[in-house]
Amino acid sequence: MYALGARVIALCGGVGGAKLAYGLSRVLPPEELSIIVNTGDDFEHLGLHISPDIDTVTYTLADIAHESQGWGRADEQWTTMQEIERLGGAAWFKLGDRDIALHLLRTQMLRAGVNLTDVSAQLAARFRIGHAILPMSDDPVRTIAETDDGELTFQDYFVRRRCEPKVRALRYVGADQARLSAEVVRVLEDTDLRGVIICPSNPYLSIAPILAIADLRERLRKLSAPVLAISPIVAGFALKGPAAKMMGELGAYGGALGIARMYADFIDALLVDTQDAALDGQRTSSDPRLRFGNIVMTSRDERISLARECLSHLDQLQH
Ligand code: FO1
Repeated sequence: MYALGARVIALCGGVGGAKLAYGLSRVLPPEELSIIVNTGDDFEHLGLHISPDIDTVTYTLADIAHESQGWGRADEQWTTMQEIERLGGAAWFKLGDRDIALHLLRTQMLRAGVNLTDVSAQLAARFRIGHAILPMSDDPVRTIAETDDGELTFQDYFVRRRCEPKVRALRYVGADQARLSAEVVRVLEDTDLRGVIICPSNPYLSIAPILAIADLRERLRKLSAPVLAISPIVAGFALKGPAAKMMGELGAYGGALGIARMYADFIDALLVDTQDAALDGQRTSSDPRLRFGNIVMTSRDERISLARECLSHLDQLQH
């Protein structure tokens, strides 16, 4: 299906991660980049199988993502959603007409027995994306947020409740039975792996579900190739979404150093923004090394320059 790019692996989910994946895809050819994507946000909605992070990465790499939202498509109409609302259907999760076409085809293929990895590959090919967009698993995993208002599914928490409830714990239902896909194992076991990049995604909602699958975290720990994470937190704030708020609610050490500590057992370094230069003084000997750069991506050029910077740090971290 894919020329499985194995030399660099990027783990990502959500909008921030997709932006760096975009940058990496413009710097590395398909045979040198594979993107492992979170599927803990997936859910059945209006009878359709929705895979938000797969779709966000797909639309972003195809350069047709909605600019300000980050999710969904830029060139959308909402005729179907409006009629669903008029007919009394669920209208809280906004699906554009073109987006619905993709969900219909994915649902049809899944029902025909095609696994999520092959469905994602076929859809990416139709958007002329050469890079491997690999679901973390073909088995179902669902992120559940245990909050002050009880248990919420991911989309209930994230979209319907706009991340307002206080999160007390997160569960990734199905992760203990889920297997890494054959393609993910293949790229992880590639002998000439240049390194692994943990994209600036929410550590709890996008990265942790991936790390929870089978022995993935252990595999990253044992890699001889370097692992570089990019902080999703700059100057104490998340660039997008609830990461900083959740870190406070879950009692994690705050800021980018808190991210470094979450990933300490498997990363070689965390790339933080130059605004956080003072963090180097707060590091203890057990903390991962910090690298400094401009990690805020507000343009396509900045996504590409951050990708180049990540590859340069990765190569400097070679053991
Ligand atoms: N996020 C929202 O905040 N509101 C929405 O109505 C919404 C719809 C939606 C439709 C398709 C899709 O792929 C993503 C969508 N998202 C929406 C984002 C979604 O909640 C993702 O899970 C986030 O991007 C976090 O990863």
